[in-house]
Amino acid sequence: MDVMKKYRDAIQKTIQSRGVDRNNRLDAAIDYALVSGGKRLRPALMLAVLDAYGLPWERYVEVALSVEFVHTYSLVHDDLPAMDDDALRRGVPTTHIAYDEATAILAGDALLTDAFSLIVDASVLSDAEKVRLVQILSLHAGSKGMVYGQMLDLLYEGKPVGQDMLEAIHLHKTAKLIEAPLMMGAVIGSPSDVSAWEKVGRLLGLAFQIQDDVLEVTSDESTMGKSLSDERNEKSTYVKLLGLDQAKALIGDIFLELQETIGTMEINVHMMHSVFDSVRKRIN
Ligand code: GRG
Repeated sequence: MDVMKKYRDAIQKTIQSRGVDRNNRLDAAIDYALVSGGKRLRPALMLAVLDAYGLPWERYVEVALSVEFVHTYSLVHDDLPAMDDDALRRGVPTTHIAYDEATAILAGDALLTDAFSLIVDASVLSDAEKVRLVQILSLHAGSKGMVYGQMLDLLYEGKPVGQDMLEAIHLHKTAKLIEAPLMMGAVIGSPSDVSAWEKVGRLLGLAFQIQDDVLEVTSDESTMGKSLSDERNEKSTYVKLLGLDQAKALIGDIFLELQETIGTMEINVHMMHSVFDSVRKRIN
């Protein structure tokens, strides 16, 4: 069984039980972006870390949702005409197509802002934990993190990019928001392990992005549920840089390094291996 399913299901249930005012256009657009498909990878990773430390992960689903809010905002904004200009996301029309551009911008703004309320309002967290989680999530999402990666990504569209720059783009654009939930789980589970989880997130984020580059050429829009627009947007990818076979080999190397990295940690290592396997096997 997919070890991530129980976390994904809990996250989906919490998303669906949020009160939505259908007469409120902003609320409806936020719900539209959130509720549709989506692997829920990032919040599931936070719950998996808690579980790996033997903590009652079910109590932290709302906290983990904060990362899904930030991720969903980034997808809504990334799809806008000023960015990748995509029409399909999570198997449905992108938010600016289903609503309009201004509403999509505001829905993204609201998701980003509300993410931090989810942390601050969580009674399961101590005040010190809240501060640390807000610090990690904001640092990883903001001008030194994912948004910086998006800026680099746009600046290098159509330009030749070497492996160092490609890695810098993806370490920021993708890996930062995969590091964050792992580190957030560690803040609660074992604060002295936070930097070890940062390394795990860096590796997992990179592997995830290379996989995404591979799937961009080996899969199709209906399987992926999103527009595949790297070619149109002249994006640099690992497949273009290394070729398909070497890109796949690099993914394998990174997963081996991941297993080694968690091997010495005092966690349920077996369970985390299953988590990595489920990420590795993703087809969507
Ligand atoms: C607009 C500030 C801003 C940032 C955008 C997330 C992002 C940064 C861009 C999306 C485009 C892209 C290919 C990003 C790389 C990370 C990635 C593969 C995102 C898609 O994540 P999944 O596959 O999506 O986990 P689901 O829909 O399953 O949640």
